[in-house]
Amino acid sequence: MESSPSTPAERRSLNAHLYHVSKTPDDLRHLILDISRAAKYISYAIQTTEAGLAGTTNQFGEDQVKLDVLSDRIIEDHLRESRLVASFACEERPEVVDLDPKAPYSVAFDPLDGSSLVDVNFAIGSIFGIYKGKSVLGRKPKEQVAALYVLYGPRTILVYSTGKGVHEFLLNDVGEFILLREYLGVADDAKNFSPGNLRGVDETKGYRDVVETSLTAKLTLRYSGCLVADVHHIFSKGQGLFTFPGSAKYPTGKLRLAFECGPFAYLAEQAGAAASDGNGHILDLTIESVDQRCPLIIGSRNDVKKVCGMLNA
Ligand code: AFP
Repeated sequence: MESSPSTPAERRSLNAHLYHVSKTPDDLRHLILDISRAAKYISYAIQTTEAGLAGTTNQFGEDQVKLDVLSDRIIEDHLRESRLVASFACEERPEVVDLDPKAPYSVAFDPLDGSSLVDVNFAIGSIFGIYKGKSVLGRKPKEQVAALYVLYGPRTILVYSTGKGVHEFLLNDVGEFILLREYLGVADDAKNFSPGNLRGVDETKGYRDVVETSLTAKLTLRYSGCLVADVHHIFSKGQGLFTFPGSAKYPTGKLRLAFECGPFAYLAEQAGAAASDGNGHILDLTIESVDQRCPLIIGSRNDVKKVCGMLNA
């Protein structure tokens, strides 16, 4: 009997993919699976928590938990229980948090990227960068042994790389991540453009030129305000450009190196795309502090190069 695409014979789980295709070391595979489990709880919390309205009270007069704080706790619990994480750095804490000094990995994560979009019901995400060793501080994103993100949109999608291509999974109705597409790739030329921090257009001639050139080239505008959604758009469509340069308000941009730019730079390289801070590869920057920010120009290689040239002209 022929099997339909949804029958077990044709499904490949995240676990099976990590094991058979990426040939991921067992401890790293377990860590990624623990993170994916946390993402399932976050996905459920997004569906069921009352829009995460901070400063409001529930029917019993208790403070309602913001979704980003809740997501942070869910991830911390899963990392702690894994016994595989020596320390982590995340958006919700100013310092690195130590867990198990004998554990092999350290993790940088943004628990809920785009949390300001929760009330408008736009897509939001979680981002993770995984390093071998005690801490992510003093490390360069090129040292990551894995990076992944989860996009909570109409459907929940997980995309990971352990240095052997970029692979995409869909959370199915019984709570398992099942392979959607393998080896996502990004073409050298962009047709779509996500221009972040347009405040900078007034202040920087180079950025004004970038935006004006995109109008002349008739690029299609795609900007949601959630980095995960906007960069996933590039990976999913196989081309595109996202820019978030500095401006007077955010001199080095707004995006964090450890858990926003770093993991996406790793995934971009694996997909054949590029990621720069305007001067050099994001992968070569050193993470000096949890809160360190950097400009981000990411996507189709030719366009990243062109934009960096214009910003520096
Ligand atoms: P929030 O998590 O505070 O919503 O910020 C999201 C974000 O860090 C990133 O996901 C977006 O690309 C960027 O900020 C959007 O910034 P603008 O709101 O300035 O466009």
